Order: sequence, then C-alpha cells, then structure tokens
Amino acid sequence: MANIDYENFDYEKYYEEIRKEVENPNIMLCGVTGSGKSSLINDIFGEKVAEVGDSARATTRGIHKYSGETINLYDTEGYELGSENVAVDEIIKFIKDKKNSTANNFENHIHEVWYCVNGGSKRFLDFDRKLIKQIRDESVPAMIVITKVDKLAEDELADLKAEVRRNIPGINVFSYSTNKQFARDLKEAGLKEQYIEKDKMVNWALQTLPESLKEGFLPALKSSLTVRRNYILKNIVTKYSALAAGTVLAGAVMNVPFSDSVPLMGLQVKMAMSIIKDYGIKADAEKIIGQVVGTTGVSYLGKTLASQLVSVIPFIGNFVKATVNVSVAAFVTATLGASITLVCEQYLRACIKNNGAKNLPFADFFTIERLKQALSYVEQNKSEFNVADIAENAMNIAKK
Ligand SMILES: Nc1nc2c(ncn2[C@@H]2O[C@H](COP(=O)(O)OP(=O)(O)O)[C@@H](O)[C@H]2O)c(=O)[nH]1
Ligand SMILES: [Mg+2]
Repeated sequence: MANIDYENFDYEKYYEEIRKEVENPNIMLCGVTGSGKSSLINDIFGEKVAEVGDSARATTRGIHKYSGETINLYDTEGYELGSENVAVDEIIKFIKDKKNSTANNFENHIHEVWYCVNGGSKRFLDFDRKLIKQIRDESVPAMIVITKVDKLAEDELADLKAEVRRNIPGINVFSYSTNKQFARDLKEAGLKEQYIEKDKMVNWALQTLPESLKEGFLPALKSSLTVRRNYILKNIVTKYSALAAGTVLAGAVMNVPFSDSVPLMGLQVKMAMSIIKDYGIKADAEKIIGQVVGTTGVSYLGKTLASQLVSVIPFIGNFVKATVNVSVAAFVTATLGASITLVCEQYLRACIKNNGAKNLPFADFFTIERLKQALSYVEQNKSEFNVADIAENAMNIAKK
C-alpha cells in the first residue's frame, strides 16, 4: 500500500476500485399509508426517490425497492389501518425470506428499519406496536421517526414520544418534518435541532450499520454535512494519517520534511479520492485526478505543508528526528484530509445553489486555489476539525 509510484499511478482505476468495494446497505421504511415514509426518504436521499402519495390515489400495496448506486431502500406501500395482520405477515415474511435465502450473505439482509409514526394523527397505533415488536424479534434494528411534527403542539409531541417509549421500551425515537416553511421558522427561533432531529436520526442510521456497509450509506445522503464530516474525519482521515505515520515509522521515509516522499504523497492522494467518494461526488476522473489530486495538487500541498509545519511546531527541538517525522506525517495528512473534506462540503453547498451537480463539474470546483484556501482555514481553525486529536490517534494506531 505504501509504495506507490504516484507519477505513474492509475488514479482512475483506483477510484473505480474503491467505489466497487462499497457494499449497499438495505434500509426498510415502514409505517401506515400517509405516515410520510416516501417524503422522508426523498428528503434524506434526494428528491423523487419515492413517489409521494396524495390520499385520492391508491398506491399499489407491496414492498417497492429503490436502488441507488450505494444504497437500497425498501419502501412498504399501501398498508392501511384495518389490514394490520396482512401487513405484519407480509413484511415479516419479506424480512425472513431475505435472511433465509441468503443465510451466509449478510449484505442481502434488511439491515435496519426506519419506522414512521404519523405525528399528524397524534396516535401510536396497535398496528405500529405489533409490527415493530415483530421486526425487533427478527433482530433487525429499528428506529421510530415521528413525522409531520409541524402538526403537533409541543406537549402533544412529548405525549406521543412517551407513548411510543412505553409501548416499545428502549427504542430510539426521533421527531421530523419535511415542511420547509416550518423548518425555516424553527431555525429563526433557534429551535430547529429540537424538533427536526435529522442529524441524530441519520447518525443513528449510520452507526447502526455494520462497518462494511457504512461507506455505502454516506454517499447516498443528500445533505447531513455534519454527520458526514465527523465520520470522514474519524475514519478515513484518521486511517490515512495512521498509514502515513506508519510509513515513516517503518523507515520508508527518512528525510524531513519529506521533500520528495513518494509513499506519503501516494497515501494522501488515495485519501483525497476516498473522501471524494464518501461524499458521493462523482469525480471527473481524467481531469481532476492527474492535475489537482495528483502531482500538482494534493501531493504538492502536502509537501509545502510539511515544510511549513516543521518550522512552526514549537516542540520539535525536544524530539528525536524520527519522532518529528512521524508526528509531521500524521499532522500533515490530517490537515490535508480536513481541507479536502472542507472543499467537498463547499462543493455540495455550491451544487445546491446551482441546482445540481450537473451544472457544476467537480473538476472545475476542486482547484488548487480552493484547496489552498481550505488549508489556511483549517490551519486557523484546527479545533473545528479536531486535527490534533486525529493526528494523535493516528500516531497511536501507527505505533501499535
Ligand atoms: N404537514 C406535513 N405533511 C407531510 C409531511 N411529510 C409528508 N407529508 C404529507 O403527507 C402525505 C403522505 O406522505 P407520503 O410521503 O406519501 O406518505 P407514505 O404513504 O407513508 O409514503 C403527503 O401529502 C405529504 O405531502 C410533513 O412533515 N408535514
Ligand atoms: Mg409512500
């Protein structure tokens, strides 16, 4: 892994490889018709994933699968009140069948259930209780989303949450609304996080998935930038910072400040690509990779940063040369990783303003200039990105 000839490294192939490694998580949406399942998944994963119903039109009953590039959603449709037993039987059979037909193939199972309880109706139904209990009996993790909280008064929401928890002890309950005006009003009043618990919900969904499936979940998300930033810093950036520190520890890099350290630059380039992939950004491979991510971009900045860092780290005199190398490698890689993360976030925000990624090719956005600006932002705001913690963790991992 460490010894990459980055001049001749096939970036495009590597990008394809890491995309292919991602396993798709299977998430099932449950709750009676009209509880807001389709609206919820459209909100979280992007417009028009699922059809939003109006009560006049009957939806075909059944389990509708929506396959994204890195995620599969199973939206259960058309289960009305009064058809409790049919619904419970069909849904549980579906979960069981997926488990049994591919017993050794964990990737094919239903990995978690998002259960919508209609806040507008203000009631936790017998139907809900039965179905959730059976889902949990199948050992499938489930969370409850109380939808349409814009239709509930504060005390009504508290009552409904309490009612849910009384019926299903230990379950995670989050409140949500897809009503945009309501969200704006809440934001103005500083109450958004309290009623629209999107980050908490998405974080539960992410953390509940087994490790191998988490990286499929992230790229599918439409926004949730905080959740993504935290995950990417903690996992991807830390991992590559540890690899960088490990490379130095193993003696592959001798010189301070690695003026021509091919192994480190190779790792930093790979890190850049993993971050871009986890943000679900389709990099315009030929264009971006050689130029910006490769020789003149990430690797060039990593090198510059390394020389800067050596002169600014005040405690450097107390360390033997090898230790300096290790800590600089970890710091440089962590800082660079945080900067790339920031540029990706800025890109996603810009896409929203420009009505979609199709109007804003990533290669045009991810310029050396932007990366430099991000770098100085991160250097001045290290604590916002926990750069010191990442580097320290990375060094500890590398020393093990
Ligand atoms: N007021 C309000 N209406 C919502 C909200 N979410 C969904 N709806 C509406 O509720 C109806 C049913 O939503 P839909 O997503 O189709 O529910 P599903 O049958 O569970 O998939 C639609 O008319 C939606 O526009 C919400 O947060 N607030
Ligand atoms: Mg629906």
